[in-house]
Amino acid sequence: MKTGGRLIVEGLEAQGVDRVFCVPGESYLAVLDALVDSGIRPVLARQEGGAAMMAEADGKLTGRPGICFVTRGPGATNAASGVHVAQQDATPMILFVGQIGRRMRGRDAFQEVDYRQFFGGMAKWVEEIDHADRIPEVLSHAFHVAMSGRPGPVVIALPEDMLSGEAPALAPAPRVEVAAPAPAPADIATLAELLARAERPVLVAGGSRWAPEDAAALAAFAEACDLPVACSFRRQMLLDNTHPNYAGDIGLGPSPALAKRIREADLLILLGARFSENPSQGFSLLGIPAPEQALVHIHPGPEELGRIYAPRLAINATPGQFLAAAAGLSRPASGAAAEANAEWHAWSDTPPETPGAVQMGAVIAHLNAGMPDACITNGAGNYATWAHRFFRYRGWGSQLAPTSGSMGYGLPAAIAGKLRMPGREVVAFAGDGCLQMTMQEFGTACQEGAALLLIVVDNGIYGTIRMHQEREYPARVSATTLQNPDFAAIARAYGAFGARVERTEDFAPALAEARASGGPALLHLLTSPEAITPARTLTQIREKR
Ligand SMILES: Cc1ncc(C[n+]2csc(CCOP(=O)(O)OP(=O)(O)O)c2C)c(N)n1
Ligand SMILES: [Mg+2]
Repeated sequence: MKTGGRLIVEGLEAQGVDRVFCVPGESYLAVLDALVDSGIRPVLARQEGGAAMMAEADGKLTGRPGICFVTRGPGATNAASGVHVAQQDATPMILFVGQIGRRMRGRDAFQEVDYRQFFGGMAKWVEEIDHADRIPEVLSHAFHVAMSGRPGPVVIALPEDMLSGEAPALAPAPRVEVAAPAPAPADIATLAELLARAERPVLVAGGSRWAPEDAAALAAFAEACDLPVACSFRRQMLLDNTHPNYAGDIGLGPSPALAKRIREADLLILLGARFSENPSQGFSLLGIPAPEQALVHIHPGPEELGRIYAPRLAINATPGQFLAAAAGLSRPASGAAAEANAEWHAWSDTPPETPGAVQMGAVIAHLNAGMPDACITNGAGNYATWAHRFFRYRGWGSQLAPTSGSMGYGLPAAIAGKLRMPGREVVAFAGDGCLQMTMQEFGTACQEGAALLLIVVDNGIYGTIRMHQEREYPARVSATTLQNPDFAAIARAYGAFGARVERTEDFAPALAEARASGGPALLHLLTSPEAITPARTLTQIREKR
């Protein structure tokens, strides 16, 4: 006989789980106890939102579910912010929630929540395990659901008495490998015809279920077919940005030339992407439901094909399977890729000067030169524009960013990223507002020895919202000004490196010191609120200039 908690932990070990992100609770003590004798390391987060975002980021990198454990009620509701990221970003993740005892259900017991209702519209599947002898079956199902088709979050509630009670010592489920749908030969033949006819093709890469080696296959396909390759919103890591076919990213505030190229394309290949609100520029680049462009939509989730856009050719496949099947295709060079690449360079090579003593363009240029292999993470805020537009993402693992626009994501994602890629430099970008959503996770980084670099871009405002506010309701500032602490001093209070950067020329020496510190480090950049976008100042937006 074994406790339910032990069966859960042994089941996770059998799936190859080496790390879980958690905040403890009395509701799942039996799991915490079983972890003691396991090969699984619990990473102790400070708040469940941070824990869930760490698990999500880990899932993004590994392609297997990131695992998060939280307690019932307040723990589970806090974790919802990370579950939502996993849903929108199509990331495999499993959230385990310690639940009230089975006999108490329905009494509005202490911290009771109906998880099927609470997570119902957000998670791919919500289950509660009442009988410990079904743990192997439910874990197997959960891994399959989280990873297959369009991946996403699964929530499993674990009643306290089920976890602490004894059950037969069942063998764990075998390691889950999910089906990887592949194109039919007829699909590739149709694609070949469309490619042969196309004069202005574009490929947009996005979504999840990419394997590290798929980037090379994408590059080869793009070269053979002279395809300009754009990456969808916050998916710039899918093609090395220095590749000659790279056409930039299509997201918030894209290059006008790229948006025009997609609008005027005669063939649009959407590879893994959904082309939702942000990449489609408010659902305006493609006709709905019938795009002007001949649309070839390739997605691992069949339910995503035809959901918004009726494709000319729908292919249910993972990016890897598609690229393997399309490997023999070619198309005479028309110069389209080189032209798109030149347009992107014109958009992205030279950051403009902005008001203020710290120039973000210079900061990013410095990172490009000195840390080309870095993984850049961010949450939401206008500060992210600088990284997205001017940093050269260099392929798989170089980016962790939420298409869901979740503030607070950058720091927890960087912690997960650094733990998964210890040999790589990981740089978290956060706005002053963004950071304060999950700032307490700096303690997690310190405790885990996750030597990430946190760059806080402090303009004293919730800049994105101030920008919209000044545009829609000029000079009527409401609830968008922040009174901020000395962020570098906070880092030092944790025993980490922290420095304040007030002028551009102070950035390079501060960065060198931060990197030399060997541990988590924070650089507090004081930027001007006027420098709200690379192109326009806050005053220009207010005055509609
Ligand atoms: C969790 C969450 N809450 C609120 C928002 C709305 N929101 C988007 S950006 C933003 C302001 C970000 O401010 P900051 O991090 O300081 O970046 P800045 O725009 O000033 O560069 C807000 C409030 C959001 N995206 N996510
Ligand atoms: Mg700000």
